[in-house]
Amino acid sequence: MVKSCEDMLNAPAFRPAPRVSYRHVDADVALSEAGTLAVFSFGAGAESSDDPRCLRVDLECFDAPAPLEIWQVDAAVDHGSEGALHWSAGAGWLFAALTLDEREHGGIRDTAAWAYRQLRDFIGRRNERHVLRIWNYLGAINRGEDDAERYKQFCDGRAAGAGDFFADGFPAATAIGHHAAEHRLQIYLLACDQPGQRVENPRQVSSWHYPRQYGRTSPGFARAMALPERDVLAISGTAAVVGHASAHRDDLDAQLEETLTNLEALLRHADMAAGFDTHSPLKAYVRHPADAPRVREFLRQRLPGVPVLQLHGDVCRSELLIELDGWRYA
Ligand code: 3EB
Repeated sequence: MVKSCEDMLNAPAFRPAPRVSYRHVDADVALSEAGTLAVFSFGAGAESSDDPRCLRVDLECFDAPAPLEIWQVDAAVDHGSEGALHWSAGAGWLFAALTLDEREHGGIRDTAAWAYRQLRDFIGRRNERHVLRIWNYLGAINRGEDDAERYKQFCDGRAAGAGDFFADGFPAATAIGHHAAEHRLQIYLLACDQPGQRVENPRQVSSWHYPRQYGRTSPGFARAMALPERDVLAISGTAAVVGHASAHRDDLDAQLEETLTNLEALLRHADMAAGFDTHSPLKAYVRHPADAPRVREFLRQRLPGVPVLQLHGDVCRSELLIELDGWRYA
C-alpha cells in the first residue's frame, strides 16, 4: 500500500545506530571524517583536543599503543560546549560529556548530583531526549565503608540529581573506578530523538530492586538497551553478579565465565543470536593490572576475533575483579 504524506510525516525517523570502532588513527584524522560524533582516547598519556567531540577518558589502557574509540553517524555533526559540558549531535543522535572536579562541588555525592542535574537540564532543551546509554568514571570508587563507600555516595548523588530524568526507565550504564586524579568525575552519554527498548537479564535482579545491603540508593540502570532500529544492543557493565549477589570471590576465571554466561543470557533475552563478532566492540575493565594478560588470553580463546579494549578500572563492588561492557551489532 502506498503511504500517504501524512503517514510518512508521522512515521518515526529512521535512526540507524552509530558505528563504533577502535582504530589506530590520529584524532585529527578521525575528526575530519564525515559524521564523526565522538572520539575517545584512553589514559593520562593519550592525545587530547579542545574539540567538544573529543574525550580523554581517565582509564589507562593495557593495549599499547591504545587505539581511539570512534563513533560515527550518517549525517553532518554539530557541536558545542556549555561550561564543563561538551556535546555533539547529528542524524538524531547526541553525545554529551562532563568532566568535573569534586573539590568544586563538595565531594562525590554532590558532584554526581550536580552532574546529573546539568545533564537533565541540557537534555531537556534538546530533541534527543532519550538517554539510551551512559558511562560514569570516578576515582577511588571502593574507598569508604558500607554506606560511606564512594560508589554508594555516587549512587545517592546520581539519584538526587537525576530526579525524574529517568521516569520512563533507566538507561543502560557503566560505573567504574579510575586511577587518575581522585577528585575527577567523568560522565558521558549517548541519547537519541527516538526511544530504545530496555532489556533486563533474567539471571540478575534488576539494579533498582537491589536490596538494602548494596546502599541507601539502588543504582538504577538497565542491563542493556536495544537502540531504536533494533540494529544494536548497547550492553551495560556486566560482571559476575547472579541474582543480586557477587559470585566467585577471588576467582578471576570463574568471574569471567559467569560474566560471559550473563552476556549470553542478555543476548537471548533480547532475541539476538548468540555470540559476538568482529563488528561488536567490547571493553574489559580489569581491577588488577597483573590480571590483564590472563583476561586477554581468556577472551581471545572464548571470543575469537572480537575487538576488546582492556582498561584498568575498578568494578563498583570491591570483590569483583572484572567487568565487560560494549555493543552487539545485529
Ligand atoms: C552490577 O551488576 C555491577 O551503577 O551504573 C554495572 C553497571 C554496575 C552499571 C551503575 C553498576 C552500574 O551491579 C555494577
